[in-house]
Amino acid sequence: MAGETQSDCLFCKIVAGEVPATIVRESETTVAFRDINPQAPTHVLVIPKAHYPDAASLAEGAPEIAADVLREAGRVAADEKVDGIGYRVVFNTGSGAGQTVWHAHAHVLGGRGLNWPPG
Ligand code: IU
Repeated sequence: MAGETQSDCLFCKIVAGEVPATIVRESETTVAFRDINPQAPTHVLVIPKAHYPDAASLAEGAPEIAADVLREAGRVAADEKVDGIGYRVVFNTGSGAGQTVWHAHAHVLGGRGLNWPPG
């Protein structure tokens, strides 16, 4: 059921503390941790603790938690001091867009120039 922990989901395991991650922020509903394959000096993933497979299903099923993810993304950027120059929040959605983990996550990228359009 939507929102329930999935035993085969890596990010659910990070939430449960069963898989290690470098956690930089935590709220009642979210966890933020460093991406293991960083694409910028700041590359942090903000995830809902509840399992939703992507950002759209999170926003449909738990809009208040989707808002929490966005708020925490902004706080990560402030903590990392990349909010002044600018940073990017990305939700890859679908395999064609590069999504590889099917637990909603916001990439917070900053600390270098970010081109537009993205690749
Ligand atoms: P994507 O948008 O689904 O491709 O993002 C998944 C991200 O999760 C990707 O940037 C990975 O480097 C990252 N990641 C991680 O931080 N820790 C892990 O154990 C695994 C993937 I697997």
